[in-house]
Amino acid sequence: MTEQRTTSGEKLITLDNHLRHRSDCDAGLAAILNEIAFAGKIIQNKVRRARIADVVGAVENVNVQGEQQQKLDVFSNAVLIDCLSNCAAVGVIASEEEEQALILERRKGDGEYGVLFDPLDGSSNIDFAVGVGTIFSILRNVGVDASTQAAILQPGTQQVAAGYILYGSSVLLVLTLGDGVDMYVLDPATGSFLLVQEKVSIPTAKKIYSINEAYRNDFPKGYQDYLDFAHASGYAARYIGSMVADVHRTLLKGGVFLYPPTKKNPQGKLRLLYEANPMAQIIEQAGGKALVGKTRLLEVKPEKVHQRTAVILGSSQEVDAVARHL
Ligand code: P6P
Repeated sequence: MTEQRTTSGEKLITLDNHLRHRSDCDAGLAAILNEIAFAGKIIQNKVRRARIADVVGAVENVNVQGEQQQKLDVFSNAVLIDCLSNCAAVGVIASEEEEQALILERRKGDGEYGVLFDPLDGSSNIDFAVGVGTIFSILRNVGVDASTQAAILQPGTQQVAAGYILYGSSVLLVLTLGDGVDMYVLDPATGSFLLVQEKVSIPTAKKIYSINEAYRNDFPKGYQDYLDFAHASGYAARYIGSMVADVHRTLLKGGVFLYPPTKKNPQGKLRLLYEANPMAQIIEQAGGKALVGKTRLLEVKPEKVHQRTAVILGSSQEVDAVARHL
């Protein structure tokens, strides 16, 4: 983990500057990441002023997931689609809030990437001022044709970039391009995301587990056996109920985040393409592990855009401890 230092003591490397100096980030990808960061600045301004701007609470309609949409879900989704539609490198957009992938009209040679996102994960927590976030995954657009969904139904190993923006006590952008994890903080004074750490690494072990134990009786027996092990081994429990916040804590402090299969969600609750895969990529790039059952999560071949999955991710030794009980 490398802290950024300068002679002035100020953090002076912006996201845009940092991306321009990376050989693994072409102009199209850099433009997309800057658009996502820009959308994050617009969204955080609303999140910060939720009750003032009258954007707490739900709207009438229900989204494709069958969940009541929060006002900020609708706003965040629209902002991300507007920003990414301005980007010639984006050919396909998939969102938790859109039933089908959106295919953008692009000149030949443009539209080389697909961008998938959960615009505001954990949005129901907005009403209580709890950290929420935007989660994104970027794939190469394998070619738009009649089966346009195929352009994004790729395993997580194919992600060219992945990350999240956490709207917490500070606004953080955590990003991987497949060569380690970098963390940026939004500086309110300049409106820039400033690089604060390169090569973020997750501790290999930490006795913290993060799970909604209310569903314990619904979990498969192996997960119940793991919880008995954790209770007998002096583990602490931490669960915010907002994936971006729980995963960010796990990334920096260590531990394991789990969402097992339940009776209500036998495949697991979290979405594979735009929640589990980007988080799994971040955790693996930071030296951790991400499984579904005993299978590497990033190798799951998606069948549907809004496919759900169970998730076990975090410190390598802690993920192994869960897997030993399954
Ligand atoms: P539960 C938020 O609704 C979310 O999609 C994730 O952010 C979070 O990890 C999970 O659901 C919480 O689910 O069933 O524990 O409330």
